[in-house]
Amino acid sequence: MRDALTALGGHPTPGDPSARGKLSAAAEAGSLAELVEPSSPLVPVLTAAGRRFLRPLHVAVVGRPGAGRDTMARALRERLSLISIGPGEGERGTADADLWLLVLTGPPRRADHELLTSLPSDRVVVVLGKADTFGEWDAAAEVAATCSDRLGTRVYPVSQLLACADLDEGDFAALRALASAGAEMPSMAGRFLSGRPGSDERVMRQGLLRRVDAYGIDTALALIAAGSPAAESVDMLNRALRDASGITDLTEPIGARVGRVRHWREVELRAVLEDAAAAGVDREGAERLLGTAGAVSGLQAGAVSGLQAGAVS
Ligand SMILES: Nc1nc2c(ncn2[C@@H]2O[C@H](COP(=O)(O)OP(=O)(O)OP(=O)(O)O)[C@@H](O)[C@H]2O)c(=O)[nH]1
Ligand SMILES: [Mg+2]
Repeated sequence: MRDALTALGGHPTPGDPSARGKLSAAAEAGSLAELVEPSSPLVPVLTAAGRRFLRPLHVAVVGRPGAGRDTMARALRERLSLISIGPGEGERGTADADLWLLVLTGPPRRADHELLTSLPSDRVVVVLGKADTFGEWDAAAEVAATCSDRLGTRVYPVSQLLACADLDEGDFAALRALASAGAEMPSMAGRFLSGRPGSDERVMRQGLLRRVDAYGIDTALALIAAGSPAAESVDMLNRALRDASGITDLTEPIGARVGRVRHWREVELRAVLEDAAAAGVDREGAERLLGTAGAVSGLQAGAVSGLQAGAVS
């Protein structure tokens, strides 16, 4: 996914396409500064802009408090190798965001609608998080379909908790012991918490619930009881739980938006050149590059500042 930005085609922008291609090709090759004389004061400007153009894709995870945003940000980092920031994370917050991932927990409420309309509509992916809490996966898929109809955009069911499944040998031994004793996950998850408060038994059960919750425990017990190869070791079991999380279904919609991300990065790059020209930093060189690039319209330049404020729709 890190390479997605260079691997996928860009979105058409105004101006001479072959000339425009030169600027973005140089940006992609990391050789922007070579487009001007080595003595030009534009060299450091282009070097910095080039570095920024090539930064990894940044995903900002948003949603209502408690929606599982931090867990989702972690799942995107660990499973899809993306740079992702949850609420209040990262020095620059969402200033560097390229894509927004909106986490729902059920049919959209007013706050979700408001959040969605505040985000750049061409770079949002909507997810029904905590999909494991709907009992059966099909039930989560149905709720996600309802959300899709209401929002007019596809909504993907994901269990960010299972995507982060990281059971250890102790958890695995406990699950195997439970399975061999014929234990099953009760339909009321609270009933799973048997044992005296503070007892090892209860602490073990609390730990399992916190790590993979009822659906994860149920899945693990079923795999172990069936003697499935997917439950042969704790590593295999973690992999099976992560595979059941739906997180990899996000690769496609994120990949599909990379062209738009590239487009906005090109707009941002041209805005930097316009600023340099306006400030008289090798005006001739900057204008030549902008000429090559096809000048940025005022509308686009304005959209860049809006984008940085996270307010473009
Ligand atoms: N069952 C289940 N629980 C989850 C999932 N994701 C998160 N949780 C739980 O939901 C609670 C909140 O998760 P966070 O990731 O901290 O959510 P947040 O949106 O950052 O929450 P705040 O920062 O407290 O507003 C925690 O107890 C998580 O363990 C999930 O996919 N499934
Ligand atoms: Mg949080």
